[in-house]
Amino acid sequence: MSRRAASTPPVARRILQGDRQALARLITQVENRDPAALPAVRSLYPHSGKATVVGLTGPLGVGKSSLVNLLLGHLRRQGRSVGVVAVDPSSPFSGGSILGDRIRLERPPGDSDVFIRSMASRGHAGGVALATRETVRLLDAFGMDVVLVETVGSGQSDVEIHDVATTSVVVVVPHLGDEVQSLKAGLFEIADVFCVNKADLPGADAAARYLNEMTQLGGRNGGWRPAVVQTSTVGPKGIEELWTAVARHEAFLDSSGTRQELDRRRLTDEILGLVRERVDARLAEVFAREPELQSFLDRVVAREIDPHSVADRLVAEIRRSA
Ligand SMILES: Nc1nc2c(ncn2[C@@H]2O[C@H](COP(=O)(O)OP(=O)(O)OP(=O)(O)O)[C@@H](O)[C@H]2O)c(=O)[nH]1
Ligand SMILES: [Mg+2]
Repeated sequence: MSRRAASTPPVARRILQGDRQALARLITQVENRDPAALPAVRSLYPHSGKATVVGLTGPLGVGKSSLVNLLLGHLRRQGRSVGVVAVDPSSPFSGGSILGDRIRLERPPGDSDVFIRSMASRGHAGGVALATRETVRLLDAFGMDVVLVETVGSGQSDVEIHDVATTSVVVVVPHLGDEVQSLKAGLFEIADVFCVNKADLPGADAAARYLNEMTQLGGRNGGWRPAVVQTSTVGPKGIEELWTAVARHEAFLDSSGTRQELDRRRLTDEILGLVRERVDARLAEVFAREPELQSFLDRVVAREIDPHSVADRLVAEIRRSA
C-alpha cells in the first residue's frame, strides 16, 4: 500500500468505493462546517476535476427544477452518472421528488448512478459558496460524470454558481419583464448558455431573438458567444438542444484552453479566500487578546493617536508572535 493510500481517511476510502451513505454524511459535515470533515475532504481533492458541472440559475419559478429533472433523465439514458445539488430551493429535491412541487425526478428507484442533494443557504451566512463548492467537488470525486447545480439567481448566488460550474445556464421565461432587471444585475455576464424555458407560452421567439442580439453586442472573454436555446418542460421540447449547447461550451473550454485558465483563476480565488479567512481569525484573536492593543484602542477612541498607528502595531505584533 502506498503511503498516500495508507493515510487516506477511512471515510474517503469508502466514498471512493461508492459508499453513498458515507458521501451523504460527509456532505452534511461540510454543510455544518464541521472541522472533522477536513481530512476526508482534503484527501478526496485529487480525485476531483473530472466532472462536467452545469449550473442552472435564474429567477424564481422559471422551471429550473423541471429542467434539471429532464436533463437528469436525458443523461441517464446516455448512461452517464449524475449528481444534483439544489441550493436554497423553494422546492427542494428530496428522496426522488421535489417537495412542494410534486415533480418526480426521472430516476428509477435505487439508481446508484444518481445522487441528489438539497442544501439550505439560510443560516449559513457566507458559507453557501463554500458548502456548494465542496459538495460539488465531493460528487465529482465520487465519480459522477455530470453534476447539475440549481440556484436561484439573485445577488450573491449568481457569482457562486459561476465559481462552481464549468458551464452556467441562465434560465429565463418568454415574458422578459422582471428578468431583464436580473440579467442586468449580473446574470447576463455569467451565462454560457441562455435557456428560454416555457417556450410553449407565447413570446419565446421574441425573447430568444432579444437574447441573441444581446449576445452579439457583448465581447466576452475567451471568445465564446453564449448560446440561446428554447425549451419547454411540458411536452417536453428542446432538452436535447439544451444539452448540446452545454456540450458545445464544454468542448470550447477544451479547444480554446479556457478550461485550465478558468480553473487556475478559481483556485487562486479559493486559496486567497482561505488565507483571508485564517488571517482574519488570527487578527481578531490577537487584537482581542493583547491588553496593550486594547489600551491603544482606548487612545484611538479618545483621538489621541490615529488608527494607522495601531494597525502598524498590530501587524508588528502578528509578526512577532508568528
Ligand atoms: N408552461 C410551462 N410551465 C412550466 C415549464 N417548466 C416549468 N413550468 C412550471 O413552472 C412552475 C415552476 O417550475 P419549477 O421547475 O419548480 O421552477 P424553478 O425555477 O425550479 O422554481 P424555484 O426553484 O422555486 O425557483 C411549475 O408549476 C412548473 O410546472 C414549461 O416549460 N412550460
Ligand atoms: Mg427549483
